[in-house]
Amino acid sequence: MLQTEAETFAAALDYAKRSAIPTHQFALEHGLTVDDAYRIQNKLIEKRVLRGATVCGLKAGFTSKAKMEQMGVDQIIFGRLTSDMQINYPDRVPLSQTIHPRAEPELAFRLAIDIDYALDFESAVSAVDAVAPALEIIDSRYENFQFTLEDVIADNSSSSHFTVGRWRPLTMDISALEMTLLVDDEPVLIGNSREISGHPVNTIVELSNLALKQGLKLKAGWIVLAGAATEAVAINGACKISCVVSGLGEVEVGVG
Ligand code: OOG
Ligand code: MG
Repeated sequence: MLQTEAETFAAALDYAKRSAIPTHQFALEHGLTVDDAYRIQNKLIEKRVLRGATVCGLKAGFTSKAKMEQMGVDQIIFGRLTSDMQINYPDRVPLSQTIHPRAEPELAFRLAIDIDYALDFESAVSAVDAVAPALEIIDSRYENFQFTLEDVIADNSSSSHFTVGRWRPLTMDISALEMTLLVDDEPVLIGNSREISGHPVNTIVELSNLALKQGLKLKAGWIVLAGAATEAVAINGACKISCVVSGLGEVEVGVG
């Protein structure tokens, strides 16, 4: 893929996001590889950084079977979290700036150290200084929320907004926590943290490998979203979305 092609695809995705008008998929037609897709993602993020946003973390995608089956893909991906994506209570997710948003119950980790090497499970545990319940609002910039693996990577892994609850030190066992997604206080999906990479900390291990491959250094203080434990739920209008994680707490965000 040529530099100019990467620039063109990044500009199209950037425009789709800013205008909330979906665009066409392009990866299959142009024979793009996963590496090409991350190059486009880099350019997309550069544009946001030029507009004043800062990179504050990473989100993992497709770490649970439910998510892979829902979207028809079979491997973990990542996207960048930028400061303009984080919603803090009582701010609301602006629905008018989204195309076809969906909500996901997530866990967030906060990194204690910079990481530019492959971690194993034990070193991943010590690389984390806190864990929190979280919500991700995803939104694909592609028509009908349909894409190939390469398309979704280029689109910063469908990220749109996220919100993080109260941080706690990673001293409790998080291997099998019930995670419930509620819309207007009604439970709509129940999952379990064991669905996330077999154990949510495994997501950090997998991300360390993936980031190393893409030449990306994870930074101390960054937030890492571990990926949804369940499939994502379509948001059909103004509402309140909550994620309750047993033993860890809850987080909510207004949408609309
Ligand atoms: C890609 C984003 C996946 C997750 O938690 O698995 C994701 C998508 O489904 O559009 O955020
Ligand atoms: Mg997610």
